[in-house]
Order: sequence, then structure tokens, then C-alpha cells
Amino acid sequence: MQEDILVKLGEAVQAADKNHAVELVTRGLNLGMRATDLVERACIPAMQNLGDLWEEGEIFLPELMLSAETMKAVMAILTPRMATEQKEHSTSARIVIGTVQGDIHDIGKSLVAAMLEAAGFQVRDLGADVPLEKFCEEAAAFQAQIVCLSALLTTTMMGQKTLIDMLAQRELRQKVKVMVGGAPVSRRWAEEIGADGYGENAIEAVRVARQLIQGN
Ligand code: B12
Repeated sequence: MQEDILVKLGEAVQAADKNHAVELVTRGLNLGMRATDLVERACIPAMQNLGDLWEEGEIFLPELMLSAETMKAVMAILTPRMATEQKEHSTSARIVIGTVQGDIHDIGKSLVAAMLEAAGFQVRDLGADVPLEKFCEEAAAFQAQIVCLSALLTTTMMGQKTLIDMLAQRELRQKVKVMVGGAPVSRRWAEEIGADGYGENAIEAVRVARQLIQGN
């Protein structure tokens, strides 16, 4: 039954069948399934699959946008649940997160923000297409220990490097750690630009954020 829900949820996200996806998520939660499992085992693989289909020219941008909307509707239900599932590791550390300017992809960033919040971090989510200046201002105002930068386009990855340079120029670099991620971002890129941490997915993001805080 639970496996069946995971399969059908993945299909509903891919087919952009928002009502059905919401219904399946509600049913899964009522059956006692973990929100984290519904996200990681159904929704994320579906988005990855869509990316592959798009790359192969099997689907087009409007279809992708509808699936992204479906994913957001599902995440609106699952995010608060994920928070209550993981509250025990609470920390008072503060994190500012956003997708860098020029880049509107926010699904992965929101997932990382939700998982960090679920892990007990205080998270200020600046959204997508965030001016680099704003990251600096908010990091200082919020007294963040970590700034998380998401980039999904090879062209916007450079914003991650620019932000690290900007923090250094403003003498904020010693005060705040920088974590980077997003589909085209790699550990190698993170090292190259002098970031303090990299996470391939939301789970790793939480693990790395905890390490950075402990290392403080
Ligand atoms: C959904 C999607 C869209 C949606 C976005 C909806 C939204 N609100 O986010 C829409 C349809 C709007 C869209 C638009 C575009 N897209 Co698009 N999109 C995708 C797609 C299929 C999936 C992205 C996604 O949501 N994945 C699911 C999430 C959960 O995964 P994720 O984002 O990778 O995040 C995970 C990790 O990367 C990591 N992570 C993410 N951020 C961070 C941050 C930190 C700090 C850490 C530690 C970890 C971390 O954890 C997350 C959770 O596990 C990708 C394909 C792909 N393979 O990524 C293309 C893709 C990213 N898009 C692409 C392109 C080209 C575009 C457009 C330019 C298309 C166009 N011609 O207009 C525009 C972008 C306009 C702009 N200025 O930003 C290309 C980028 C190519 C490139 N190399 O630059 C891709 C790779 C598709 C492709 N293969 O060609 N897109």
C-alpha cells in the first residue's frame, strides 16, 4: 500500500496532476508515512526524471512548469510535517538561504531550507533571484553563521563566487560560512571558489551545516 502511494505520487508529480498528488500525500500521511520519505522517494526522483525527459526533448517548458507547481503544492503540505519529524536535534544557529540572482529555480533551495529548519536551525529564506547585495545585508542583519547559496544554471553559479568575494570585501567572510549547492554545482567547484561547504542534496546540506557550526 505504502509503496503503491510512492509510485503513484511520483507519477502524479510527473503528470502535473496537482489534485491527485495532494490527495496521495494526504492519504500517505494518514497511513503514518514519513513526510521525508514522500519527498525523497517519490517527489525528488520524479523531478529528476522530468529533467532528463526535458533534456531529451520529450517534454517542453510549460509541462515542466506545471509539474513544478504540483511539486510546490505537495511541499506546502509536507514541509511543516518534516519540521515536526526532526525537531529533536535543535540548534540555535542562524542560516540565510536563497537562490542567486538571475536564477528562478527554487524547489531544491526550498527543500534545503525546509530540511534545515526541520533540523532546528533558524532559517531566513530570501527566495529566488536574490540580488547578491541582499545576501550580504541579510547575513549581517540576521547575524547568520551560514549563508546557503543555490544555483541551478551554469551561468548563475558564478554568483556564488562573486558573493564570497563580496563578503571578504566587507570583512564579513570571517563571521559567516558559505555553503553552496544546486544541480550543476560540485564539490570541486565549491573548493575552487573557496566555499566552506557543499551538499549534493538536502540531507547532506543538514549534515554539512551541523559540521560547520560545530567547527565554529
Ligand atoms: C523544474 C525546473 C525548472 C522550473 C523551475 C520551477 C521552480 N520554481 O523552481 C522552470 C520550468 C520554471 C524552469 C525554468 C528554467 N530552466 Co529549469 N529546470 C528544472 C529542472 C527540471 C528541475 C529542477 C528541480 O527543481 N529539481 C528538483 C530539486 C529537488 O533538485 P535541485 O534543485 O537540484 O536541488 C537539490 C540539490 O541540488 C541540492 N541543493 C539545491 N540548492 C542547494 C543549496 C545548498 C546550499 C545546498 C547545500 C544544496 C542545494 O539539494 C536539493 C534537494 O535535494 C532542472 C533539471 C535538473 N536536472 O536539475 C532544469 C534545469 C536546471 N533548467 C534549465 C534551464 C536552461 C532553465 C531555463 C533557462 C529555461 C528557459 N529557456 O527559460 C529557465 C530558467 C530561467 C531562470 N532565469 O532561472 C537547465 C539548466 C542548464 C544549465 N546547465 O544551465 C536544467 C538543468 C535543465 C536542462 N537539462 O537543460 N526550470
